[in-house]
Amino acid sequence: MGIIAPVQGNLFAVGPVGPRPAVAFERTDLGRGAWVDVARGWFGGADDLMVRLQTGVGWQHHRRWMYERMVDEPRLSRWFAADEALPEEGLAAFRTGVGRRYHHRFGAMALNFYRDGRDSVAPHTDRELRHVDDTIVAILTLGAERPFLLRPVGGGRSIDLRPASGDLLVMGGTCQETWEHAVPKVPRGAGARISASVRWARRGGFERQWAPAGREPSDAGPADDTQPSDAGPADDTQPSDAGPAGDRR
Ligand SMILES: O=C(O)CCC(=O)C(=O)O
Ligand SMILES: [Mn+2]
Repeated sequence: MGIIAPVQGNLFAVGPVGPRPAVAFERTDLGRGAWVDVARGWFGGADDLMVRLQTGVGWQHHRRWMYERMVDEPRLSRWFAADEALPEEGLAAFRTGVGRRYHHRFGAMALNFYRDGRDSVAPHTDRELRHVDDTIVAILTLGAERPFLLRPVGGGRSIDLRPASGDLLVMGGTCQETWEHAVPKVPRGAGARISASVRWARRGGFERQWAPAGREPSDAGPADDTQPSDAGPADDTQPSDAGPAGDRR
């Protein structure tokens, strides 16, 4: 498939693989109960992990219904249930490290592989967290630095957090209700980026309904096995909220 691309790392992405707990977290209050934390260089050895994951994951190319037609998502993905073995210990260390920091138990993990600047995810909110006011979506970047845009739902100025390899972004509170996020396409020269993400939502009035094709959601599962995204149309100009009436996933 030709998916091995050069890693564009940063200085902090080398060394032992795993969280570096001494790294500072910077919180931005986004208003209306939403916030985002950024911890630059939080994960050591991010470039090594990136290289191994490029070939060590059974990447899947998902297709989805969009405006009544089936389209390829412009990225590769893989989702691991909470009880599924992860392909690399470093991923488990990421999940444990985020759990320690936020005092929650995180379960399922989503991996997304942006092979080059043509891969992307359109502005969206994570679907099952949209109506929950107490959420956490933690995203670790491995590999190339790409724009990561946050934009208020309904319009407004975007914030570009531009995570580099080893940086951790954590969206929290009402962020999935009040802000959209996106990894837009970039013109040329972008290397490969993998994101690993885990999610948590406060239980109560919240039911998990989603699982990837071939998996049945389980009533016994934790609320953190939530859907990574409701996004990924081939046409990035359309926010995913705007139209997947035909979304049959
Ligand atoms: O890859 C990323 O950084 C974001 C992915 C995302 O938002 C999603 O899959 O829901
Ligand atoms: Mn998302």
